[in-house]
Order: sequence, then C-alpha cells, then structure tokens
Amino acid sequence: MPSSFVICDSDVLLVVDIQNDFCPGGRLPVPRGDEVVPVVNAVARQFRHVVLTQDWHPPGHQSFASVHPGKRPFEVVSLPDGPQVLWPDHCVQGTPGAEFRHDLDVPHAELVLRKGYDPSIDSYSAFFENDRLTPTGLAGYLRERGFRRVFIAGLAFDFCVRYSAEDARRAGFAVAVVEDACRAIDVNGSADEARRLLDALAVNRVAAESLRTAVSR
Ligand code: VGL
Ligand code: ZN
Repeated sequence: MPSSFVICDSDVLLVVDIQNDFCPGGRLPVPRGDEVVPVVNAVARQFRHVVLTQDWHPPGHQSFASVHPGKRPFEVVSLPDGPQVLWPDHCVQGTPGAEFRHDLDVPHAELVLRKGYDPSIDSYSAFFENDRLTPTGLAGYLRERGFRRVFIAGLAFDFCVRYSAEDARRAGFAVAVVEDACRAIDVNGSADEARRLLDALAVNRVAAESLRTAVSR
C-alpha cells in the first residue's frame, strides 16, 4: 500500500452522512462523530471533486424501531431483504436532524446524493439500497464524470462508509477509506468486521495526513 496518495483530477471524495442526527445530541449519535468534521473539511480542500451523501428517510421508515411493535433500537429483525438493525428514528426528511452539521464546510461539493428515501428499504451504501440490487445512480454518475478513484470519509465507518466502500470496489473503482475522518457506531463488533471486510476487498485504509495534492493546482 502506498504511504502517501497524490490526489488528482480523476479522484473524487465521497463524504458520507455528516448530519446532525449522527453527531452528539442527535437521534442516532455516532460516538465522537462531530470530531470528524474538521478533518473532513481539511481533506475536502485537497480534492477538486467532492460528493456529499445525506441519509434521508420518510417518517415511519422500515429501519426505525418505532414502526416495529415491541422492538427496541439496535435489535435485529428479519426483513424481506435480509437482517435489519433497527435504529432510533433519524434523518427524517426536512427535519433539523437531517441537515448537514453546521460546521461542515465543503462549499465546492458538486453533488448531494440523498439515500434511504424508499419507506420499505434501508440504504447504507451510496451506490445500492440494501437489497444490493436497486442502484442510486451514483456509479453511473461517477463513471460518466471519468473518476477512477473514490476516497471515502464520514459517518458511520461500520455502516454507510463500509457499504459504500464495498460497492464502489464492486463497481470497479479503486477505493480508499480515510479512516481518521470516520467514526463507528460499533454494534456487536461491527467496526472490526468492517475493517476485516475492507482489507479483504483491497480497499486501502489511509490516514488524512497521507494525502497530498498534485502541485499543479
Ligand atoms: C447510517 C445507520 C442508519 C449511517 C444510516 O450513515 O452509517 N447508519 N442509517
Ligand atoms: Zn438511516
């Protein structure tokens, strides 16, 4: 694995779900999730091309424990598309919790991709809903723009970052996760599992300080 990465114009940074509900004080707080914001802001300045994702659920989404009688958040149920961790209500469309963190500062982001809007299915990955079949259109967008490498940062490392990295790899992109620009929820060992899986898929796990910008820009 290279020890530093020179960022070029065919690279894109995917910033995953830096939203109020995933930060302390939110409905599904990722421990120390707010700490990634300054790191992400600095990393994003090294990229010409940035895409932001936004978890964007309708009220009463199937992933919410509140719609499953007798179930509590973080319990796992079996849904038609497989096991589903039940979450507290979060990132409900149009609510303050679904807004980007106030200190996220990436004005040059070129696309905001919303996901999780189908009431009947969750969408951890920015590329596919959790049936792993229904595309969001992001792979086509990135290909059409000519990007070859996808760097990923944000929340949560063990869910939306992990699944997005996996699908980006399967879609044929080279992928690196900027690990210190991510934080994990860590339910039932999910953070370790995510690290193992990314290694198995040859997804680079890199540190923010190992990124360099090509001097020509
Ligand atoms: C996420 C759980 C539920 C995430 C989104 O952004 O990782 N996790 N919805
Ligand atoms: Zn969600």
